[in-house]
Amino acid sequence: PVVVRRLDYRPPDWLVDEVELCFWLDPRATRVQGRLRLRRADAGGTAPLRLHGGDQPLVRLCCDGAELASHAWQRDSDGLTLFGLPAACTLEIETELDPQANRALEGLYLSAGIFCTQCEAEGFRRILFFPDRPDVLARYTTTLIADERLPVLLANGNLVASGPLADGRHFARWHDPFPKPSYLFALVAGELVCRERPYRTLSGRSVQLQIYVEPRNAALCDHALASLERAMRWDEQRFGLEYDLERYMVVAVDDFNMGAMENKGLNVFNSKYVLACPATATDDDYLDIEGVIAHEYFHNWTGNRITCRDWFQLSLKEGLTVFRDQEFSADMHSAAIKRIEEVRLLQTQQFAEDAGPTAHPVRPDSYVEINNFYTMTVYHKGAELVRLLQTLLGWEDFVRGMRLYVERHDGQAVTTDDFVAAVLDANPQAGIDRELFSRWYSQAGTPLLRLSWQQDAAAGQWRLHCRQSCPPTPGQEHKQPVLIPLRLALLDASGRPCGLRLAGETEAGAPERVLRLTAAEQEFTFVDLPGEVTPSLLRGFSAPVRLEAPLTREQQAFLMAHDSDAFNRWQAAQALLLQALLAGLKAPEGGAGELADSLLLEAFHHSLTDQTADPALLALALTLPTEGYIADQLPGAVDPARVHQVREKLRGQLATRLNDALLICYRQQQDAGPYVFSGPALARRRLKNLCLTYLARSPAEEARDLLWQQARHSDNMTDTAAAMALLAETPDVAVDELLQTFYQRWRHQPLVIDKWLAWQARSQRPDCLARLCRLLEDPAFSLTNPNRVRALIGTFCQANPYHFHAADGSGYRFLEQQLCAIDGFNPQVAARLVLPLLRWPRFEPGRRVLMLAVLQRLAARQPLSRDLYEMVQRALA
Ligand code: BAL
Ligand code: ZN
Repeated sequence: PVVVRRLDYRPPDWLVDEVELCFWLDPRATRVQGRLRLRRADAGGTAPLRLHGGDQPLVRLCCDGAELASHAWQRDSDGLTLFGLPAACTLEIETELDPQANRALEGLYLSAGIFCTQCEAEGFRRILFFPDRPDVLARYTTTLIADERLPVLLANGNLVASGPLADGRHFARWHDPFPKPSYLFALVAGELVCRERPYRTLSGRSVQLQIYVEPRNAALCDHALASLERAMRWDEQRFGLEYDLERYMVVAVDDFNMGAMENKGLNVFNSKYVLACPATATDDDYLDIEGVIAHEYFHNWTGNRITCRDWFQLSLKEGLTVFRDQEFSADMHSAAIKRIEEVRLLQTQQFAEDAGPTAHPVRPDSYVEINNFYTMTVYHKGAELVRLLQTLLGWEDFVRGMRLYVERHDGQAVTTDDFVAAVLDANPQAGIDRELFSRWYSQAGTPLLRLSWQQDAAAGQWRLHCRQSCPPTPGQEHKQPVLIPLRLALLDASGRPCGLRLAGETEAGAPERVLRLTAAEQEFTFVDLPGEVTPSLLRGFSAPVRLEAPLTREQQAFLMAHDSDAFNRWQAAQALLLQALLAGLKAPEGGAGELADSLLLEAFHHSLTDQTADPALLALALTLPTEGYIADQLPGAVDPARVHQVREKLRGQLATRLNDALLICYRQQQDAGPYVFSGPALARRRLKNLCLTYLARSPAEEARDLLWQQARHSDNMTDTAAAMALLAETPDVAVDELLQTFYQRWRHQPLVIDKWLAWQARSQRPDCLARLCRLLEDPAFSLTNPNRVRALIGTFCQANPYHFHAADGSGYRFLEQQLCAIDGFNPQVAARLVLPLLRWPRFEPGRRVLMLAVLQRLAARQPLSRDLYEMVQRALA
């Protein structure tokens, strides 16, 4: 396979001004005609025209009305090369597609009878031969022709004509006035119903907001529609960005590789991120829908109006748009909770990626298959880099930078360097070193920030020593320092932040400061302090680094109780839990005695009985770190069985020791009335269900009764799912019956069945894998549907380390079998599923050998997709 390199980028030789497309839709034989108005970028150039293509047949190829002679073009496995074309011409290309046979879900395919497309990153070439690269921007007019079985015909832009045709079929023609790259092309056709509402932009333009779903889902769109409206208003108010077409359409389909896709004016969504009602969707589903709807909407400016020059710049649109959706969700609900959840995701998943064989910079340097780079690093570390700018500049100056970025680059395909340059050019007063900052984009790996300090309480001085380093990553042995904003406060004995004045400064200091770390080692001396202080460091997680700081357990407990920074209260609670777990893992047999010492028990007890705290924050603080995260903190080789054993032990001890406080807290948080989706109600459900995760391990009968009561009688999926997932953890005939009853009730609702599959895939019961193998044969399961695959196989491999890493290798073999089956038709999904295997070097020798053997067998397979090949090779390199 060919390696594509960032430094090989060359601007296009040919540009496309206009594209006219016509589709005669048919499940087995869809005819596609394209008319491309082309011109050379450089009128004196001589380069041939390169059109990318898949394996679809080429039916006709004409230039300016005449069929091209056979010597004037050449076909190879990736497309066509055309020679000797006039410097400006019109090319007509005709091809034929078989959407029903398309199970890769790229290009044009069918999902439950609905025709839909997925073109990012390189799916358009599977529809038409075309310069399928993001820096070729064209205006599209699309005509769809179909019979009455496909009453709704949609494409990008505004509807310009529609009606019946003489042969009994009908048509719709759409025109998108905004030049766009081919990856933003979309069409949808099917029997769909539309839920809509009008929207008026701040400047007074009318827009019709429309959500299209299968008729059976018509009642499940309200939340998505309301979320869209909120997102549009927010972007107007926060960034001054308005929508630009007559309609904004969202279509929900069941078969979708990603979460959703931001095609201009016509988003195609995985139904998981659209459909919701209290009986079928959890609070987290509601939040995810709101976040993904907003994310795709925000792409209209950050991604569509300003797009990527090449795919190495993917974070230009993804990192920035994730940042924007995070800010939106923070404004809709609790900023502290949102921040903690983002950081938890980053620390558990992105840090692991950055420390493993697939580590890559936010702006990668090379790829074999670009679909493998839709990663936590590009999305979430990319969002952290935008957040760094906001932290360094402050909100208002950051917004000024955004405005300059939009003004300067609207209608262009640009780079992450262009983004950083615009934001910094708008803020010369900030004195930010562009090159130093840009290293964040070019260097992979998570920087390690080691802090130490000396305190001279009598002199009122506190001296901070900072050392930064970054471990080697594949292809990058040596790293240079980066610009790290370190937000900190120093708390006095009552927990109040002291005024912060650095030696040499004359002004009285603010209670919180952001220090700029720019070198491998730096020192800062704070003066005029009232006495002993406790440092609150990296507040709000002001940079995506691993922090090492010599805080004692007593100081962590103090911060957990008193820090005015909610994020750091959470971080301190997690540090206490992690220390107990790591101590247990160090001790022989997982520590024979208590893992929860009195300090931890008291801190927990205090939290559970604290009537003033935010219940959602408490729920996050008291959640045990995942087994995967605990394993990542271990210095040596990981034995997943021991990690599981120690974590379960601590969970059991906390449940037993705190049983009464947990029961009281559970009851206090219970809602008397019916389900409502509101911040306070959601926070109460979170704390209640956190209590339940411990109570499920309590020996008290009352706790068990509560669990069953909630599983059987709750009026909403949030509570039902919390209880069902806990019950499904262990073998029990009554639980089997309950799962069966649940299945009978919901088997026609695929999104609910995904939850049912995931509970069983996450179970610790000894027969877990055998049950999963039977579920593969269940009519509710389908290997060709990515949601089902992720719910069953993905959950097992990623969220059930206990069974996935079974010492006999059965979990690995299970994944191998599924990969071999799936890679044959959907390489994108296969390349995601393989990720847990790639981490083989972290494990103890027995598992390592077994994992490696699977990877070697996969590497030797023929055929093997480019996607899976690249992943496996990176792990074996
Ligand atoms: N562009 C792919 C889906 C998303 O990130 O919005
Ligand atoms: Zn995105």
